[in-house]
Formats: sequence, C-alpha cells, structure tokens
Amino acid sequence: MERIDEPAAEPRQIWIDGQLAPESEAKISVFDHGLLYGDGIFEGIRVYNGKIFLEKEHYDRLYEGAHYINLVIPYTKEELVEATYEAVRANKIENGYIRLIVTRGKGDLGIDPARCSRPTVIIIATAIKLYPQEFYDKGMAIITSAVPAVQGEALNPRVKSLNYLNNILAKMEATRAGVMEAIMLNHQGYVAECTADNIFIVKNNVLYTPAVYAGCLEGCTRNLVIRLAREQGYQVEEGLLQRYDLYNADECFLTGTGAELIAVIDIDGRKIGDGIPGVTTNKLLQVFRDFTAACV
Ligand code: PXG
Repeated sequence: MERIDEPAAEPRQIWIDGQLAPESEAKISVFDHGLLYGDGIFEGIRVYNGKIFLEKEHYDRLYEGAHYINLVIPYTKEELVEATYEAVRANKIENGYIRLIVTRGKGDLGIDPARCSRPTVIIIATAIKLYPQEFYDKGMAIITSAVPAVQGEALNPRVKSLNYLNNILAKMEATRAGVMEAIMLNHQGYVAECTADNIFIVKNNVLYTPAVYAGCLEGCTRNLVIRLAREQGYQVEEGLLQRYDLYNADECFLTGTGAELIAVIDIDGRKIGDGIPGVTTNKLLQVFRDFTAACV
C-alpha cells in the first residue's frame, strides 16, 4: 500500500478515553492487556466526503465482537460514532481512514481480564494508504500462504481481534514472494480469505465467495459487494471454494476497506482468466465507486 489519499494534519489529534490529544500525548499503559495479550478488538473504517462509510455495519461488528469476548464498551454506539466524528473533524479528514481500537484496558501481569477495570478506547482518524494505482489498472498477483487461517473453533474469525499474528506471518510470506496479498486456507484446505481482504471469483457469470463458516471475517465491503452485485442482477453464492476453483475462475477480485475492490490476475503463478481485470470486476468496481461517491 503506497499511494496516500491525502496528507494527514500534523500533529494528528487522537481521541483516547474521552478526549482528543496530540499523538505525542496519546498514550496507553504498558500494562494495557491489548498490548500484553492482544486482548481487544478493532475496526478499520473509510471516510468518504467527510462521512463514516458503512457506519452501522462497522459499529455493529465492533459491538458484536466485544460481546463475543465479553467486553463491555463503556460508551453507547451513538456516543462512539459522535466521538469518531470529533476525531474526523479535528484532523480535517474528508477522505481517509479511521482505526477504532478497544482493549481490555490497563491491568497487571497475568491474563485474567478481571484485573482490568476499564476498557481503553482509541480512535485514530488519518490518511489511508492504498494499493498502487497500477494494480487497479492491471490487476495484482497473489499467492497462497502456507500459514493456515485460524480455526474458527479456536478464535472465531468473525471477531476482528487484536490477534493478527497469523495474518502477519502470511503477509510476510507474500512480501517474500514479491506480492502484496496472500490467500489463507482453512484447516480443511478450503479458501478462507486473504490477510486483510476477502476474496471473490467469477465463473460463468456467477459470483462465488467463501462462506463465513469457511473461516473468514465477514467483511463489510464483502457484504456490500454481494448486495450491489445482486442488485445488478448477478447470482452470488457463498460456500466452499478450493484452490482449483480459484485457478480456473474467469475472474478473481479482492474486497476490503483499504482495497475497495481490486482485480487478481495471477494466483501461485497461474494466470486467471485472460490475465487482465475482467468485465464483471470492472463493472462492480464502478458500481462500488458510484456508491461511495453517493455517500454524503
Ligand atoms: N479479512 C481480514 C482478515 C481483514 O482484516 C477484511 C477481510 C475485509 O473486511 P472489511 O470489513 O474491511 O471489508 C479485513 C479488513 C489495515 C486494514 O490497515 C485492514 C483491514 C481493513 C482496513 C485496514 O491493515 N482488514
């Protein structure tokens, strides 16, 4: 991710535990369990035209993830949305990115969350780093990682937790292979998702994407693209996909908050379709961009 949408104001103002502070003063304790144990959750959200994109979807996912880990966020959704707008305005972000983080809070050594009296809430509003424009024009190559997706029975991938080590290992593999994204398979060998994006294929004009039970994050962009595609008259199936299906797809693309929608033209050295962004992918990217432009 190289291109920067717009420069961030300096110094950035960070919303932390109820107030804005310059980034040099926005600090957490070394005993915060988010740092010590990855005990917490986060959201990555886009701002288009000064407006929080897919607001309901992102805040619902945040509060559901919090409930799953039995963490009570000390603000209502409405208060947190208002706090987010405070951070967006303070940093003069018209088109950018929000990182919302909720940790178990300051405790002591030892994993027991009972030691943490109050969750830490942080909102960063800043510029976003996007994939290089060239990848949108020509499509990107990706690989399959040898690192499996975390098994849903262990830690449900629907919770966007602060435990990203697995994805980071897969991302390092992608970087070593000279590409920017990697596919992660679940423990049965079915396609789950990429390290920070969901994956779709197009075959005979039908869209396929791994079902949530295959072990992926239920991406807000994924869900929107499914909806927009159906509105365009496409059939969309959620189910189990194998690498065979990916290699032999007519088209493949990724979705995510950062990526929006980006074509994949090579997987593990196999050319996908014609090796250029496909007609359906381009069409859906246009529909998606129209949707974000109408977000006012
Ligand atoms: N899978 C995983 C594992 C993700 O982390 C997605 C799918 C796509 O979900 P959304 O809801 O964004 O459509 C993600 C999202 C970052 C960054 O800075 C990561 C994400 C989103 C935004 C920024 O690394 N991951």
